[in-house]
Amino acid sequence: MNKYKLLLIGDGGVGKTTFLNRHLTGEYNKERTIHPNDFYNVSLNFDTNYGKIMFDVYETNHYIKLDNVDAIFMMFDTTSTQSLTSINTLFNMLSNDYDMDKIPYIICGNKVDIKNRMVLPQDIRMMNETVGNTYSNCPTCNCSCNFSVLTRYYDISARSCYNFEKPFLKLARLLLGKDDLQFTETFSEPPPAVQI
Ligand SMILES: Nc1nc2c(ncn2[C@@H]2O[C@H](COP(=O)(O)OP(=O)(O)OP(=O)(O)O)[C@@H](O)[C@H]2O)c(=O)[nH]1
Ligand SMILES: [Mg+2]
Repeated sequence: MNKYKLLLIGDGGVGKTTFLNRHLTGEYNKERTIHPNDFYNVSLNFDTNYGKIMFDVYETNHYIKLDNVDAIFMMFDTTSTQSLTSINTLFNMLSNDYDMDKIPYIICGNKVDIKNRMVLPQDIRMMNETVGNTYSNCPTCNCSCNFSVLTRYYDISARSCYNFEKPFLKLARLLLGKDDLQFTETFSEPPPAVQI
């Protein structure tokens, strides 16, 4: 089995635990989950056309250096411009400790189910200019193609499950270097967030 250590980082309250638990159990956490430890650590397993893949996820809301990290997942909240600003700060901090040219990473804006979205596409494109500029080589094929952070950005919602499996699918493709990797399991439809 392919096993990868994944750092999931982003401001407090952006929905990291909710997204992980939605994958783990299908449940939607209505309340913010406070963890007694520095980290929330869970394992997520996926079946793919290239075999099983496991993400050993370490979730944190503050910068920390971990050993042997294989991939990084950054999350902000599309209703909080501050949480997007934090991504730029975090990216710079991560760049000091990790080789961001080599470590596959993705960025997600969560809570897109909320109508009064504050982080707009132009803000995300601007992030592309600051965060994406550090990219010299494409980590998938190691060429100098015009690699853009936008190709690894997703709007998501842990509540409505919009783009639910996309972040993990992208990471799996980057880690295995297989563009045609697919999840073979059918994702069980989580219970509806709102009962009508
Ligand atoms: N509307 C909406 N709310 C969400 C979504 N995801 C999470 N939330 C809510 O956001 C709040 C914070 O969620 P958490 O998952 O605990 O946030 P976190 O990023 O893990 O926070 P820390 O562990 O404290 O860093 C909870 O009340 C969730 O119900 C979403 O996609 N849409
Ligand atoms: Mg959490």
